[in-house]
Amino acid sequence: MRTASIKRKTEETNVEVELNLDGVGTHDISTKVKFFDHMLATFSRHGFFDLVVRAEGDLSHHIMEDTGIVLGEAFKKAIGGGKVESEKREKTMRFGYAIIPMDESIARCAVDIGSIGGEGRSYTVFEADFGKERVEDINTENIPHFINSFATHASFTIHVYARGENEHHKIEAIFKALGIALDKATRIEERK
Ligand SMILES: [Mn+2]
Repeated sequence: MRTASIKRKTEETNVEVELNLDGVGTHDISTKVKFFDHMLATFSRHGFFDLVVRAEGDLSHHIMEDTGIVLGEAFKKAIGGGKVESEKREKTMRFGYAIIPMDESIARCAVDIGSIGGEGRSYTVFEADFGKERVEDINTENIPHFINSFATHASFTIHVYARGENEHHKIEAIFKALGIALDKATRIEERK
């Protein structure tokens, strides 16, 4: 099983993540930010990642940023760390993508999880215009911030492009697309 369990405590937040890449999509998420909980549950379900996230902190911005950091570290560890010689990492598909609609919204996501050896290379492209600063209990600017934190600490390249009218739908489509793209990219390919 490709799993990781990571804890991180700072003056601002206390975050714990347990991840199983070879799961079925079960999840137990509690970040004190309801819409973020909904998005992480969606990510787990559609990516078939078993995921436990426990986070608390002073501000929702810090909670989302630091959860991105710990989730990124968990992915990096679960797929075989940054080691060039890691056999399991080298056998992952590496690339994955998804184009996912939700009603009037659509999100495209493409990922590269294996920039040779995974030695700290990462890149984030996020193109989605939000018409509102708030959706449910989060600031929309925290979505690209979370994804960039995640990509940086996982050493992944992540591209996200989304459009739509309803911000809830647009963001939910992004998290579904990210989960599905990462599910494909983390699959073991025995031909490698
Ligand atoms: Mn929803």
